[in-house]
Amino acid sequence: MKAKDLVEEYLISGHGACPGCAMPVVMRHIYHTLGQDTISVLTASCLGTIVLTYPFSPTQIATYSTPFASAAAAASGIKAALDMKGRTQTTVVAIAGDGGTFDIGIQALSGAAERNDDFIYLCYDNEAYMNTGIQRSSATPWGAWTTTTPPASLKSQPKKDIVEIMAAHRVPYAATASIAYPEDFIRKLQKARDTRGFKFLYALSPCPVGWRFSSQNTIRLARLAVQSKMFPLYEVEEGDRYILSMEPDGVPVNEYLELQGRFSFLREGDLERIQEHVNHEWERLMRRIEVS
Ligand SMILES: Cc1ncc(C[n+]2csc(CCOP(=O)(O)OP(=O)(O)O)c2C)c(N)n1
Ligand SMILES: [Mg+2]
Repeated sequence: MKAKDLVEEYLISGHGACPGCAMPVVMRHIYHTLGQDTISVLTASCLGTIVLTYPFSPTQIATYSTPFASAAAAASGIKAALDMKGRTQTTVVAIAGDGGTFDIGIQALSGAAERNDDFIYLCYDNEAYMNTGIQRSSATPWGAWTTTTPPASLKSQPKKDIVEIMAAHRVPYAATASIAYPEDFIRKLQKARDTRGFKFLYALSPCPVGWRFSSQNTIRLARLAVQSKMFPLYEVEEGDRYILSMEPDGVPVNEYLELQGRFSFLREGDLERIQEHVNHEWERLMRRIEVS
């Protein structure tokens, strides 16, 4: 990566994200990697509330606001219109939160992936409906507190495996990414931009307010998620070539969980249960990587 690649910033200061929010970092990587000739499609979310604030938007990237259920469908339509006009070099990227992706937007997402429409879909995952007050989504991890999974009934389902769902569509490219590893993140964005067809990128987005952690720990938590194997970094090409991006240290999950107040209501045995689940999922991923 050359210094000149990082010069243009398209998400500028003055946006209204909370201190320590990871999402603006995700957005900066997306925008300065894809560049000015990009149209982004955004849904309601914390992202929507900071970028879709016409006429005070903190970005100069052309942006289209769409209802929750239709981000992927809107991106398909914009890409088709650009093709009709001969603007085939313009990159189209749909960006949505976990609620907008795992839950509400999944049918449009599945449809676009099945048609292999030529755009990037990026999900930033803060593991709940944060903008409306920390309600659980199907991306919320097992055992987490949210306002709809209070201490007496913590989230009792595991997180939905969205990358596997996308890989099952046999899309040309799917990958996980982390703000703690920016070179890897930018490389994956470039690869997505340069690959024809449907691309799915998935970034964990630590949220100090919803996860109950101190705002200086955002990057630390993003790194611990990867190093504890809770959020492995990998790519999937054509739905069946799995590539590990980096070998994690395998730090105990507790080092990641104990920094977050949302896991402070775990009961005896819960920590072991979470560690076992992480180990199980890791072994499952390793088997896929070995046969690729
Ligand atoms: C159709 C519709 N239903 C509900 C809402 C209310 N709403 C706005 S933002 C939001 C939460 C979105 O969660 P997520 O996609 O995870 O993004 P986050 O806020 O966590 O960044 C909800 C439910 C809406 N704007 N439109
Ligand atoms: Mg969310």
